[in-house]
Amino acid sequence: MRKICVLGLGYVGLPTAAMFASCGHEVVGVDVNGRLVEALCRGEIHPTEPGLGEVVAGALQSGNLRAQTHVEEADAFIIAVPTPLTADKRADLSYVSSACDSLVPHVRRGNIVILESTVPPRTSLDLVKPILETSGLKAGEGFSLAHSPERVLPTRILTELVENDRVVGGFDSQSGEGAMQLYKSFVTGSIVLTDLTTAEMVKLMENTYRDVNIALANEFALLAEHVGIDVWEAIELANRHPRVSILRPGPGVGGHCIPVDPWFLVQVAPHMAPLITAARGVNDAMPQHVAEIVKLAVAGVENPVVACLGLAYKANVDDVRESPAVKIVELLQKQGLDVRAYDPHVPDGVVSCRVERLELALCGADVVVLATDHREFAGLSPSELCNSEATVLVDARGVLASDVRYSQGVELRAVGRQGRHATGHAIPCDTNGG
Ligand code: SAJ
Repeated sequence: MRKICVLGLGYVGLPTAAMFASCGHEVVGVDVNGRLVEALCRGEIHPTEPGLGEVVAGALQSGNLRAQTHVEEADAFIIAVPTPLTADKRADLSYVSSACDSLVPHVRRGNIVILESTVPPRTSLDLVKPILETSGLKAGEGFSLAHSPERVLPTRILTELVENDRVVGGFDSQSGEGAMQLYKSFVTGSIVLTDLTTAEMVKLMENTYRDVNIALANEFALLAEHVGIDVWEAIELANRHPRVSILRPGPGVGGHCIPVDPWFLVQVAPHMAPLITAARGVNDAMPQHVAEIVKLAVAGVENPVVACLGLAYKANVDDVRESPAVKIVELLQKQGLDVRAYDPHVPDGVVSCRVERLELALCGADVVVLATDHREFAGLSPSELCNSEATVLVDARGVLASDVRYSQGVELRAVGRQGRHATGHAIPCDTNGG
């Protein structure tokens, strides 16, 4: 059993620390957020991630996991700190830098340092390694250095942490082998060895692949609206081709990963990444497109009220980072509309117009927007989603069956579905306000 220090107790670091502790390792979880650490020490864990509360509580009770704000000596150090986007769309590596700085006094001969944070290519070699070497030890000779990007999907973190294949990039073969042995404590998927920079690229390619493919689905949706067909039916039919698997159109792409990571590739050589850049533009324009659909739906209504169901970036999470739903609410408010937003997963303080109960959002609404397909909304029929006054339901997620379009007194408009045939009149597909 080893002593492992995990830096960053966020949505990746905390489950990782808890999993290592559950396997019998001595784990010190470190976070700069004193309040988070104090709460963990008191056993207060409120993650919305399924199963995480139990695993962390078990790890804390066993004594194998403890949380604190300072780094201490260990056999292995795992860095799982955030890498947000700067205003000019580059990776903010300040958290990675300061995590590395905090390790320098504690790195000893024979230790291994593993970076899990998502970073632009060459960060491990050009930033992490030089900082750690100010300890006087050299990578490969004094300490091992590896990059193993996290790949877990929020809502399935614990399962994917264990079952997903894991890519480990090593500075040298000993570094790769060392990291692999450590992850073997709980990973049942294959662990594949490569070099540091390839591992960095793999992670960015995965999320960029998803972003570009969602952008393609969104572009199909806009074109379908323009020509007046139902994109959902078209996608279903196209996906019957054995080599086609089109993703889902929607209100845009949120979360702290997929709208962010493609920029880490673009920043390396913008002139070489026109497709990635264009895809980002398509996905970023989708909230505006939904706002346009709503604008047309309320045309002619005096002092229209809009209910927005969902604020989170995707179903069944409380995370609002880069959330298209929040952007839609803000855009509608900018249009001067009276908006009431309801999300059973998201706490207060995100938007000014949040209401506590579904009925409060629906009461008096002229148009209802389904912005996040939480399980609480998925089971409701259009007539339950709208009150008697609301006549239009804008389904930004395309989760409601198209056959309810003209039934129950509610007209259904959806991203990729409203258009000449669906509504009887042309709706412009110009996402910039046309
Ligand atoms: N979305 C669509 N259409 C789709 C799929 C998703 O519009 O067909 C939207 C979602 O609504 C959401 C956004 O995209 O707003 C991202 O959601 P997601 O479920 O695709 O991904 P994340 O951000 O929750 O997690 C991703 C995952 N990456 C991949 O699937 C390649 C996860 O495995 C990564 O670990 C995570 O990013 C990360 O931390 O990088």
